[in-house]
Parts: sequence; C-alpha cells; structure tokens
Amino acid sequence: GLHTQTAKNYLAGNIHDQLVQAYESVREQTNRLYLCLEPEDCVVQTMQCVSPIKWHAAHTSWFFEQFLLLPYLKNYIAYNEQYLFLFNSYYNAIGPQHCQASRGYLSRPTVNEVTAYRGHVDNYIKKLIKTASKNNIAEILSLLIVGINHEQQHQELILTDIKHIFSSNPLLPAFPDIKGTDTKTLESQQDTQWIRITDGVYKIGHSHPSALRQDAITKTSDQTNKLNNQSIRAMLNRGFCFDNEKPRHKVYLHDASIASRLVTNGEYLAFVEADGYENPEYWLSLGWQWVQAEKYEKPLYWFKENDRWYQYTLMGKRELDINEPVCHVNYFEADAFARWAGYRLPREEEWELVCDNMPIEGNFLENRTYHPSKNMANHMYGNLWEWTSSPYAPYPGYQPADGALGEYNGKFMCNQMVLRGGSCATPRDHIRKTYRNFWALETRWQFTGIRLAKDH
Ligand code: AVJ
Ligand code: FE
Repeated sequence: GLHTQTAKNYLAGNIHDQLVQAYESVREQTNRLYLCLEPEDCVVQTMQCVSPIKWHAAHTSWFFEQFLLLPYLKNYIAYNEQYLFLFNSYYNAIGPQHCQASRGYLSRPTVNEVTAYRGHVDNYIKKLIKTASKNNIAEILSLLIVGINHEQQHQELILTDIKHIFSSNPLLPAFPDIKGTDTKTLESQQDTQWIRITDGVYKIGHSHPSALRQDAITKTSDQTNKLNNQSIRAMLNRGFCFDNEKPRHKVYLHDASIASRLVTNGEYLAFVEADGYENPEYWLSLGWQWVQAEKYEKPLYWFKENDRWYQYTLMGKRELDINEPVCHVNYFEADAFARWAGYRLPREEEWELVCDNMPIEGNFLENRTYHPSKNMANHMYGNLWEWTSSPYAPYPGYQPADGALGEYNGKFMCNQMVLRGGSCATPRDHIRKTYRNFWALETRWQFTGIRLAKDH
C-alpha cells in the first residue's frame, strides 16, 4: 500500500476533484465504447472467452462496488445482491460466480439497467473519494487506481469481443464509433532494423515496492493546477503496476537482436502460401495438434473470395493489406512462422530491455481505428500485443496482492504465455515497459502479432 503521509499530500488543494475527474474520464471512455452499440449487440456471446458487452459494463462497476464501496463506504448496501454473483468474474475468495460460458444467456439486466447500475456506482465512488478520511485514504487511493486500470483492461476486451461478435455475423458490421481508416498508402518503406542486445546481467520488472510511485505522487501534488484529467490519470497509471510485474530482479541475457518492426500480412501470407499450415516441421507438437483438430490454415478474420484475400476489421470487411502488421495469430502460429522464417520469438526480458528509455508512442485505443497501422509499425508499443517465448510465471520473490485481489493475476500463472507492448485497443496511458499481459497459447481473438528475434 501507500504511505499515509504521501496520501495526505495527494489530497492537498483540489486534488479530490481531480481524482474524481480521473475516475470519470475512464468511466466515460467505457460508456463511449458500449453506448454507441445497439442493445442487441451487447447481449451476444460467441464463445466462452467472449463476454457480452453489457457484462463488461456491469463487471467493471461490480469491481468498484465490491472492492471499494462495500468495504470502505459507511452504511453502503449493495445495489443488487444478485449482481454480486452475476458480475463476479473469478474471485473465489469473494464467493460463487455465474458460469462464464453462460453469460450470453442473460437477457436481464438489460443494457439500460446496467447503465443505471454504472451511474449508481459512479455517484457513490465520487462520494467515497470526497469523504475519504486520513485513515483509509491510502488504501482507497490505491484500490481506485487498480479499478481504473482494471476498467482499461475491459475497454480492450470490449473491442476484441465486439470484433468477434460482429465477425460471426455475415453482415460484417463496422464498429459505429470509429475514426475512419488508416492512410491507404505506406508513408515510408519499413526496413527491418535489428536492435542489438549484448550479453550480460540486466534488471527487469517494476522497481517500486508500493502500488504507487513516490515521484509520480509528488509531481502530481506540486503541479495540481496545471494538470488536466488526462495527465493526472497518466501519472496515476504510470506510477502503478500490477503485482505480476514485481519484484525487479536480475536476469542474464545472451547476445541477440530484436526486429524493429512487426511481421506483415505479406510476410505471413508467404508462409500460408508455402503450405506452412500443412507442414508439421514448423510446428510445436501442441500447435500441430491445434492445426489438425480444426484444419486451420490462416489467421482469424482472414477469408478468400474470388482468389482475393480479405480480412474482417472493426472498420468492416477490407482487402488484406500486405504492408499491415499481421494480427489475430496465436502463440502456435507466431512460433511456427518464426521457425519457418529462420528466426525465433523474443523472450520477455529481451523485449523489456530494448524498451529501456523508449518513449511510449504508437497506435493506441485513442486513435480509434482499432486496427494495426502500417505507418506506426516501427514502435515497440501499441498496434499489437507481441507474443514472447516466455511462459507466464512468477518473478523470483513474487508476492500476490493482498486478499481477494491476489486472485487477479497470480492464479493464472500456468499454461499461458507473456505478451508485451499493448495494442490498438489499449489505452495509451495503460501500458509501460514492465507490463505483462498473458493469454493461453491458442488465443487468437485478441489483437496479437509477431516480432522476430535472433541469436548471435
Ligand atoms: C490480463 C487481459 C488476461 O482478460 O483475463 C480483466 C485482464 N483481469 N479482469 C483478462 C483482466 C481481470 C486479463 N488479462
Ligand atoms: Fe475483470
């Protein structure tokens, strides 16, 4: 947790209002992502790991209610006892949950009812921020920041889930609130540079023991009046990290290089056309089983019509652009492609080292194309989550967060791989160089892509 002294400084001046604004801006961002949809769009569940959009809108509210209002707001009673069951995702320490695969069976609560629930939680969270006392402000503040970061993760899930839902419909609808297409032409040819890693001992992971970084807090209270909501939120988030990013620790790296850009559709198409999906020599054993079980032969959302390749995007159906980064490949496909091309995937430590001192720039959710950009493929951040060859495992000395929030990340440290860098569906201020995303190896509906690495 935070030091009480720091928390007091934090609340100097009109910082209360600014915290409220930081909270409101993340909630508005979510509202914008789902209120542009029709109610019918918000109830469909197309596979177990896709949730109905209204479920995300409700679950993110449940998170604030469960972890902040119920324990910290005096005399607060649950908005609806049954919501505590319906919208608990996976926290066994809190209680039983509605079956994940059956979330799409629920026509109630309606989208309007969920929106009312969101409004209720918003009112009481604002009340909680305004009436927080010296004794509990430190905890409230750090939980609030967890809640804000949690909500941002679900903003990305709203986009990946609606993409899967729309793609399952022959009408192939476009996402309504989109900022138009990326430029059609490639602004400059993307030559691959190789970024060198020299062998040696390096440190990776988040260095700060508390949930919030001391310097971020001090800076915030000093500059209170000059800051807008966005930058306050950015500072809150940049100082924050999840428990799985800690502790900072030493690793040994060998001589290697990492590519400066993502693998393109054109490069991946060459693998497809070279019968990459028919040749077991490129595939891990589990990957080959995966390919054979469903006769997979191309990335998710690719399709061929009259000998031309298309892909479903959140802008609707588009001709496959060979210069764009290839997306919606799973770990098996990323690994097989790398082997076929004569390279390998980067380790997460290598990825993080290369990002040292790199500005966090790239194609993020705020660009509102919700599609990887060929003109911003030269960044480590944004565009697509990059599969690493690192299993999602605890760092040496890992301590899960206290209480039920210990279930947030720790219990998933088995049979998943680490992904780095954020995507075109990730809010810009959500990502950092130490951020560890994780998904099971067969996952394809997230915005995932490939960066190559090589040994020396
Ligand atoms: C880190 C993206 C795998 O979606 O299960 C959302 C994020 N954790 N609510 C997930 C998350 C709790 C998590 N991933
Ligand atoms: Fe969640």
